[in-house]
Amino acid sequence: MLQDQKVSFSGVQPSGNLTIGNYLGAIRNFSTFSEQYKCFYCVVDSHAITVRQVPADLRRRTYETLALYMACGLDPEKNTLYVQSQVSAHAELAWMLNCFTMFGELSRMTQFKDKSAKHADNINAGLFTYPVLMAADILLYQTDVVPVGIDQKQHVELCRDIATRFNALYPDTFTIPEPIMASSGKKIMSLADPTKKMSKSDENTNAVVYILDDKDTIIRKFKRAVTDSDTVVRYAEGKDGINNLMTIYSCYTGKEFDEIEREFDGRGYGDFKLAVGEACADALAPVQARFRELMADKAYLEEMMKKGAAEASYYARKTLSKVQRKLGFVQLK
Ligand code: ATP
Ligand code: LTN
Repeated sequence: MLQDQKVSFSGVQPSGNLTIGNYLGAIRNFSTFSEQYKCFYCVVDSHAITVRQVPADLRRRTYETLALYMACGLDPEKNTLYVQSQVSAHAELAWMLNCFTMFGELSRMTQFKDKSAKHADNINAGLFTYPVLMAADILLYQTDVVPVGIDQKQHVELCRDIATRFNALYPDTFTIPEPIMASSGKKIMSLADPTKKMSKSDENTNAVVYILDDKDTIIRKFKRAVTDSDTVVRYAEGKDGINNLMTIYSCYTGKEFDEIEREFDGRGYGDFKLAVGEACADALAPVQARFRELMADKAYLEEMMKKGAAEASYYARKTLSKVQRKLGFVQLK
């Protein structure tokens, strides 16, 4: 990367079918940095094994997530797109950073608390130290910005704390990264319970719109979305369901909330839900078409994976060797 070129880094777990939450909260914003920044976007399969995965599904979803990155507009010539487990520096730096992360800090992570409640039979050490691996992902590339949904803000803040602590002991090692969140779409809510985040691992598939859902399914899901007993489309406190649908509609159409309120003035929720479903399905159609083309060519995807891993390793190794030197590890020429 050029001397003063800024770096963007982010990752998505291949832990399920990607949702419009993943798209609007994260992936859509990745490409805003593609022109001016050096961008690394990773399929974080090592993170995904913190909860049990079926190996064949994990493998398939790893290809799918990479293909979706590209189908959503990330050009592999302009962005380094790769798979986390194919760049071993991530696991190596994570170990070192574990030694600079406090037990108390990790205990406060809300995602750990949520996931350990959800997977009470498998509260493994990886689930606990997950944010340290995430910090390693980010710090390996001397990252300036991390585009994420709001649920990941706490992890990026912990990454900043780890980097600041490390830099205080060993000056000028890491760039301190900043989380970047979309002004609209940073937290898309579940269609079944609009007080809860839409999540790809939700068991209720009606609560979630997947990027690969067909038009009829998308429209049916929006029709069934939980709203309230009011009939007026307006953004207001206590109207979580409608607020969420207005956010999604605004993300896909670029319309402001007051414009949406005027558009649906005097019309019921039924009309509005249909319009949201159509806007979403129409926006996803070209992504789905491109995704199908890419998935039909595994050899191309593997070629891109190889290219991405080689590029990422080149930069990651530089930081890793700097950290090893600073820590006092003996480095052979
Ligand atoms: P899981 O259910 O497996 O925890 P997830 O759906 O939360 O998965 P991740 O892979 O953890 O998805 O997240 C990838 C990116 O998508 C992150 O930047 C995250 O903040 C963002 N994201 C996930 N869900 C939403 C959502 N509902 N709204 C906005 N952004 C989201
Ligand atoms: N923890 C994130 C996924 C993730 C990530 C990252 C995001 C892993 N490493 C580095 C940004 C930067 C999640 O669960 N969504």
